Amino acid sequence: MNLLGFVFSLFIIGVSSKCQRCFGEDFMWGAATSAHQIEGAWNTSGKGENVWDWFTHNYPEKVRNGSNADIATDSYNKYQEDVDLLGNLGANFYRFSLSWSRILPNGTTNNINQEGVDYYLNVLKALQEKNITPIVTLYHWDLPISLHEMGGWNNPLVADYFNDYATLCYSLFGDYVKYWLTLNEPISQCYYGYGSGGHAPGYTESGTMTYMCAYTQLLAHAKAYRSYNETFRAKQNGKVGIVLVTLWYEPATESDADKQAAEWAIQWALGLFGHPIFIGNWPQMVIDRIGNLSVAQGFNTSRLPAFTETEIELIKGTYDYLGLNYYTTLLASPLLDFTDYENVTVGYGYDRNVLSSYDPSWTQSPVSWVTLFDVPAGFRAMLNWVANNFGNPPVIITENGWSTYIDLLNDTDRIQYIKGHLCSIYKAKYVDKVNLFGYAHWSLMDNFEWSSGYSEGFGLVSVDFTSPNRTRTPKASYYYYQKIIKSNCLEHCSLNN
Ligand code: PNW
Repeated sequence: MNLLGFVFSLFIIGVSSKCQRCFGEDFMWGAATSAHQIEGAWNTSGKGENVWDWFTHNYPEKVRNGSNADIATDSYNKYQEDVDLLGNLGANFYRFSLSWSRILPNGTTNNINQEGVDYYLNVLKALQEKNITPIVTLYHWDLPISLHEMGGWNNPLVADYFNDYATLCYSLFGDYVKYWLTLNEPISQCYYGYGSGGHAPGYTESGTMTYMCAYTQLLAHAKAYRSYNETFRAKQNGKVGIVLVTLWYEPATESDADKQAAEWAIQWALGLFGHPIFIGNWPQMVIDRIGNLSVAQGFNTSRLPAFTETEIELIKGTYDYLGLNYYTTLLASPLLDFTDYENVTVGYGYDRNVLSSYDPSWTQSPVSWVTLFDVPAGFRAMLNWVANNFGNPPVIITENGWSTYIDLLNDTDRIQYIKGHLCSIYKAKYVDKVNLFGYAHWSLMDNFEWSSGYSEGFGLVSVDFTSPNRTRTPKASYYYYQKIIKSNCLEHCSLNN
């Protein structure tokens, strides 16, 4: 090489290393799934029925093509393949969930299904062999049917059954598991399951049941957190958190009303659960708004269940870290005038008072059940909101992903989504100093996508649902993500926007 060539290559190295944004060595990379969406084996090996089994079998019209998760990706039998895929990916951790009714067929601890326990021990051992850290969600929407029959999350006593179940799981699996997550996205379960009715159990009382469910889930989380503290922490030395989500909202215009609408949208999702845990009690504007509307609507008391002082203290501070899910952003304006209390329909949407719209320049997923736009900036904004409002707790991204047709292997739009979103969290972590320690992509593989069935997939790996083998084939995005994990760096991530 002549001198000019040498100088030139130094220049190239200089330029390209400048464009590389590297994460610290301790940053954790992973992928996520949930039990009901992947396991199958719905009524074998001692598993009890859960509310999604019941929902899909009794109301097939509520799920695209009448699909169910009886077999799903068959991970009950094929977990070793899943673990191998994670290993090849280079994942540091795997976020998956336990099926409550596989461990406790009736939901209660008087009947423990040893086969179910063994299954999870096998998964944990397989992960350990590959040095993959398990991050275990105790509950990802699959309530045992017997507890649904007691009123499900409308019944505050279900919080105690959850605590029993959580306590059992700590004792059974705590030697392997150092990161626990109590509940996945309570707002989604309480809204889609008890408010809009699109998810199991299909109730449509968003003005009342959504809040009852929120109340019970917060108690359930807090009790399970306290049990870990009291009985397991000293010996097992793990961490317990919860998974929260919000659609991120930007004001549709710079008007004060639109700014308030955007703030309220976030408070009615992240605030509803985060405020009781990180600050104490429901957010004040939520208490005031639902209280005022309830009176105007002829209720004797607020539709939002009030916490007692004891309950406020019980829930406050119940976190070691926070799991955050981010998918997309919308634009907010008020639905009605904020001071309008007359003739307001009873419902979560009217309480929250947000009219959603979107920016036509945003790329939209062609298939997703939620209006899913590729807006990386919202990710950084959400992380900053959490840091600013909840005292900058340790955060791990437990889900973030993009939906495509399931047989699309050359998923360039998912790669585009990942590229933008990782750049966005890089900036949140290293420019804004958000206390972020890891990222899980949703999902490891295409799976039972709730009311969409198998008509869309969030996976890095495609699954052939027409084959009894449920053959797994990595998509282009799997290899793209593998490269990022290996280098621990991003290319082409500009800090300027
Ligand atoms: C999550 N949103 O739900 C769930 O935790 C997963 O089980 C699910 O498969 C995944 O997202 C993909 O749909 C979401 O409002 C709930 O943007 C709400 C939203 C996104 C995802």
